[in-house]
Amino acid sequence: MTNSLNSPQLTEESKTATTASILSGDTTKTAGVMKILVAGSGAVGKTTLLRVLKDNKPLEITPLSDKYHRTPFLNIETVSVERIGGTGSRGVFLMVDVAGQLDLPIHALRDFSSLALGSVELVLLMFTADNLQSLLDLRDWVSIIKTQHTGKKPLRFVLIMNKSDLGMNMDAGLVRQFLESEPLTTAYFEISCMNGQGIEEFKSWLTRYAAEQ
Ligand SMILES: Nc1nc2c(ncn2[C@@H]2O[C@H](COP(=O)(O)OP(=O)(O)OP(=O)(O)O)[C@@H](O)[C@H]2O)c(=O)[nH]1
Ligand SMILES: [Mg+2]
Repeated sequence: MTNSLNSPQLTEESKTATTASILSGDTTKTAGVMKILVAGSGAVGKTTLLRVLKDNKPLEITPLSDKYHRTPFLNIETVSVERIGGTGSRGVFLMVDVAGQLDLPIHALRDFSSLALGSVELVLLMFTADNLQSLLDLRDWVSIIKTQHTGKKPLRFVLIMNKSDLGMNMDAGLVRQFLESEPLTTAYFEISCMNGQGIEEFKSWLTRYAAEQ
């Protein structure tokens, strides 16, 4: 996946997926497009989550690549999320995936906030099971997001613990504390982009949430 400062990636594949379903008169329920920001420190799996949702397969089946490639700035993709074996309901989401390093000289959230945050309704706050610091870092993310967000619709947060396959290496009380201290948080999921644990549950919630908005 390429990233560039000037051209957020709306891939041809994703554009056609949405257009094709409209043109084909597809009758499955499709909610309006909701813009979602995927936030969290470097290497928590933000880019991977987008890939896993798009491919509908966990990493262990379709590995991204052997090496971890930091997202240098921002990556925007249209992702169609459909529940497997569900009611056929589906949501189309514009997902904004930003660099995990908030202290970069130029960061999308600070310096291109209308591109990254404009019309965002939902923020996925990601941390990993094996890294307490990535949970603590979310305070900074929440603070900068609240400062920069100027949309008319209220923001909602979803807390996501990724890499559950690595085992939880922190006190669960700290997660509870975060949830209790941030009233805009509407849901919490423990997932593994590696083995797919929790992904279907998250997808079901997401499509339901979008349909209700
Ligand atoms: N074990 C395990 N590894 C994962 C999981 N999800 C992602 N990874 C790995 O974690 C590394 C970082 O993933 P990315 O998706 O690039 O992380 P990111 O949050 O986009 O990172 P930045 O772009 O730097 O902000 C990659 O090597 C992934 O293969 C998971 O659920 N379990
Ligand atoms: Mg990334």
